[in-house]
Amino acid sequence: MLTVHHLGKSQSERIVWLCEELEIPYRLLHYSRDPVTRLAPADYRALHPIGTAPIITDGALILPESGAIIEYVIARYGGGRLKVSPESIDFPSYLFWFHFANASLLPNLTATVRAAVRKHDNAVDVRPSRVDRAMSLVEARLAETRYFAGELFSAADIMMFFPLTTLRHFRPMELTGFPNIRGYLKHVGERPAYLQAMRKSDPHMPLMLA
Ligand SMILES: N[C@@H](CCC(=O)N[C@@H](CS)C(=O)NCC(=O)O)C(=O)O
Repeated sequence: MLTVHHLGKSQSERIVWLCEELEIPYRLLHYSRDPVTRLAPADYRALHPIGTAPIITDGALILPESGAIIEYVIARYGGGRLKVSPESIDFPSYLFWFHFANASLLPNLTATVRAAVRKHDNAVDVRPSRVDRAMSLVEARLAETRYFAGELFSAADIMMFFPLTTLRHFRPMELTGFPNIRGYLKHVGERPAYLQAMRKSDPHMPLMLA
């Protein structure tokens, strides 16, 4: 059976949510972050050399990386549901937002927390403007469509939700200037599968839906 190894308050909430949306059987194992470093504990890191959440196991398979896991679960157990087909006009948007979540949005948001700013006479720190541009893009997209890929909920929403919600426990971000994002978080956050996933994965964590 598919096992989701969930690290508390982490991107592995996506995989629990995906399983709930697809209504597929899965086993959920919980791991707590190290209270001092906030990193994954030793037994989580022992699962795979990369040691970051999410990780799933499925028989002999041990698979990390949110996007890879989502693709795998949808293909193997979801009958292709929650993807957008290549024939659809929404296919490029689906691909863009699915990948934008972890390739651009999340790294830009966390870079402002992690990295020391390197000061050179001829170098400017582009990170704040990158965050602004990324957030403006997200806000503009949600003025056009109900979901990231288009009018239908898809795995692109599951990818995009974490940087806009749970990540804000680590990287506070004010959303008052983003009415479309706030509206989106409110209506997607009411999905029964999301609420069920969050109850199962992080029952004591306040949901960052506003
Ligand atoms: N691109 C990776 C990022 C994984 C990642 O950085 N996960 C964080 C949790 S949100 C983590 O494992 N942090 C604990 C650690 O690095 O020990 C993915 O999407 O799976």
